[in-house]
Amino acid sequence: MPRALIVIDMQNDFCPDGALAVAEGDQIVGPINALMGEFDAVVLTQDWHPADHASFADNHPGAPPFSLTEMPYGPQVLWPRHCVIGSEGAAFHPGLNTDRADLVLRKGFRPGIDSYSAFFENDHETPTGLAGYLRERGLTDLSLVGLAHDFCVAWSAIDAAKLGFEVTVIEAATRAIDLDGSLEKARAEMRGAGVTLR
Ligand code: VGL
Ligand code: ZN
Repeated sequence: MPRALIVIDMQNDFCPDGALAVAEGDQIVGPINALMGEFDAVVLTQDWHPADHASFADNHPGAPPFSLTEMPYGPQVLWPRHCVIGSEGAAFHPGLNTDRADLVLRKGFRPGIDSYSAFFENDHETPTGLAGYLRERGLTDLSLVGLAHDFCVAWSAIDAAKLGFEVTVIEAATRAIDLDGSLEKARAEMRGAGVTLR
């Protein structure tokens, strides 16, 4: 079965010293590069937000970072400003082997809606186009790695499983934000969706 490695959001802002740093986020760069050779295709995703993005706490006066708000499409965590289009924080970690990528998929570029998943925006219905790309190439087996385990990796894995792909998350090549138990919750939801965690 043709296999794709989907590398989620390995960007400076999610690594130590970044605007939305994930603890040890940089430690998975080497393992991800090493995995690339085992796959028929490599896809990188890039969180890519305009300055007025609705997920930024500072666009909601009075709302602290990491607080929860209600959006027309459901609950949304308000994040520190991160991965602004064209910024150094939005660039890939300098150690990531981007040459091996067949596709770089950007997400979260619409001001009014976030996109954790590489497949659908947070309304769970606006597609990014990734499923069509993978299907047209016959890539049926997906392994997911990257940041953050409990948000963009988990949401992508669950959507991929729902879409009928065979999905594995390689946990040694992910790191979590872990907001109020979000990692264990995400792991349970991934298992429930039929995602293999290894
Ligand atoms: C992510 C929060 C906000 C992620 C992206 O890549 O997991 N998390 N934007
Ligand atoms: Zn984001």
